[in-house]
Amino acid sequence: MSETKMVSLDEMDEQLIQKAEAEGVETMWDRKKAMKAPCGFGEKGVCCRICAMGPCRVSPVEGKGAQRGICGATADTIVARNLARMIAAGTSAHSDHARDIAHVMHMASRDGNYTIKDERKLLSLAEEWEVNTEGRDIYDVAHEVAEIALNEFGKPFGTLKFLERAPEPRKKIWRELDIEPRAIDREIATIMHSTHMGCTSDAESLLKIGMRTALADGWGGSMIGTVFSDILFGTPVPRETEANLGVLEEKQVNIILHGHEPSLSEMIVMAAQDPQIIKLAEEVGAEGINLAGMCCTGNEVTMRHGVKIAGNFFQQELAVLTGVIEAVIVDVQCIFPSLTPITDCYHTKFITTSPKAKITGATHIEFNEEKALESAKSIVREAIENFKNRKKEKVFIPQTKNQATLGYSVEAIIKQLDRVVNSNIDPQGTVKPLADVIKAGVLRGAAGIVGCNNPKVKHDYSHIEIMKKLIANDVIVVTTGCAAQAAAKAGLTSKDAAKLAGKGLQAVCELVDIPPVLHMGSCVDISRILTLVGETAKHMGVDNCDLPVVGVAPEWMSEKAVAIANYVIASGIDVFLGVEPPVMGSAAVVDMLTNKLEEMTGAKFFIDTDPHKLSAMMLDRIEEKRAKLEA
Ligand code: BF8
Ligand code: SF4
Repeated sequence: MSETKMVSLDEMDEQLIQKAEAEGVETMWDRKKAMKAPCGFGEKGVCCRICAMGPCRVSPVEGKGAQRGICGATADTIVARNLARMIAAGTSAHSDHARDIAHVMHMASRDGNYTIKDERKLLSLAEEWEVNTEGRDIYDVAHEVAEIALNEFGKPFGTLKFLERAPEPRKKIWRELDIEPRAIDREIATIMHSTHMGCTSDAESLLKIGMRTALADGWGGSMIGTVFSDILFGTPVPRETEANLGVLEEKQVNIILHGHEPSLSEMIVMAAQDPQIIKLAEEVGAEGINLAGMCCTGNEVTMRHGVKIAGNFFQQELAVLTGVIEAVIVDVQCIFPSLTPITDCYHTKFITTSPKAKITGATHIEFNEEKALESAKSIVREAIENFKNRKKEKVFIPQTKNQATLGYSVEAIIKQLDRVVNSNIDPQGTVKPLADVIKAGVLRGAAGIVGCNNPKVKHDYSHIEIMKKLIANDVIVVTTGCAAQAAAKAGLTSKDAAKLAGKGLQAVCELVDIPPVLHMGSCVDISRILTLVGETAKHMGVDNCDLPVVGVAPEWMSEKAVAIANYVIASGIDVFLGVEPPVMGSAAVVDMLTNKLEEMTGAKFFIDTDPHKLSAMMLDRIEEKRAKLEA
């Protein structure tokens, strides 16, 4: 197949797509083809179906066609309203995930399934939140801290606690713009109310409400998700693993862990290590149990246990096509409903576990957190018992995988940086070495490359092109989500990849012993990136927007990504998008996002579907910020 015709960067993925064709199995690429041209109104964001007088489709071109909906809403209103609702949906997904983790911490106990793994982190959070720790049992402290976190969702007064972590000038901007989130659920409800028929029509106000809600995601839900997962399951440290579908094992029971919340996947990891469960696998003739992660659940378990990465978002169907998956176990978010028909074509069991994500035709085994390990074991047993049903003639495991070193929490990065600190002169445990190499220009800057896959882009192509270009130009890359998995599959998260970096970044990688692309976890872990940027800005006595740092979502698709993009902007970091957001139908909204936002937040959006142009824009912007910083 010629390279231009390929839908994926990975030739092995193409072979699986051909296997699907040969076996008469439908994949997302067939459906993409059948979809033909997308609706132009929807694409530009000018379709409103908020009330039953509509749907109203207004013209994206000024002076041509219907200019207002029946109620009089303009394209600007409709576009901004739709965007705000995407932010609300994204924020709700991340934050509801965080709420569940906080509940898990609230029920943690010394002799239960969920315990406290990082006491130090818990105690430092208790101190930050002024919880008394003296002479108290660590579990009492955990329960009180969890309760405070749960109140962050609906407290009637004040603003979110984690906002305090931001640099002072940033907090001032939030105060002046009146975009300090008050409570997480409240901000989501405010968006739903303000975008109800007959409420806010002013586009700028809608964008501001949107940013406030998005901040409730980044500095609220996502940060709670990360911090509490670290306390419960351990703060990640660097470890080795492998990535891509080649991690599947022909002679073992293969289980795909797909979804988002580590409360389920942690228990599955534990269940799969149980001697009785292992014995059961041997009894059915398997040589072991092979767990392989996908999407953010994959990131959570690889960061903390080195569980191998099967792939990212666009490989969920491809994994099934290998014919060696006994079960795909999912909880919430980013799960294709097509896993039902596609698993029906193979022996694979598709097991849903969350009441929040029931999928027609799947086997639903509800995960009970009260009896977590028992629940997890019964799910793993289902997979083991399915091993005997594998059809040899349908097996094809692509022999492709790469080594990855990952697990870069902020704490882990700082520990690596400590290697170059002369403790007679400087204190250990700070971001000073990072700030120093940025100031000196050894590193020109840093980029957070995050997000999904989208069929508008060749699978993983934009992620990898942009990462390669940036590291070659001495820009260190931190990454999460499906972008991080793309990097791992391409070998960019291996220390070996330093050879692809510019001289400055190469020297840094060697000195502190890190890869040029640092895998920092799942999408809620973008809060780790916020923390790292915020700490560096504080150390240098500047604001986030003064640093030569960019946020990039080359292949984004989800509403969560829209929430992320907006909290990154509101946090003062430019965002570069490789897929057009559905806002192009309003020149005023586009102007606000790509221009006026800078006056308000110090950051703005850059949009280009060509990854090469987009990376050139990033490098220019990084140099522009450097020039100001050095002036
Ligand atoms: O939250 S990067 S496709 S898996 S939305 Fe989904 Fe996008 Fe992947 Fe995780 Ni994030
Ligand atoms: Fe049409 Fe206005 Fe109703 Fe939207 S809110 S569907 S623009 S009448």
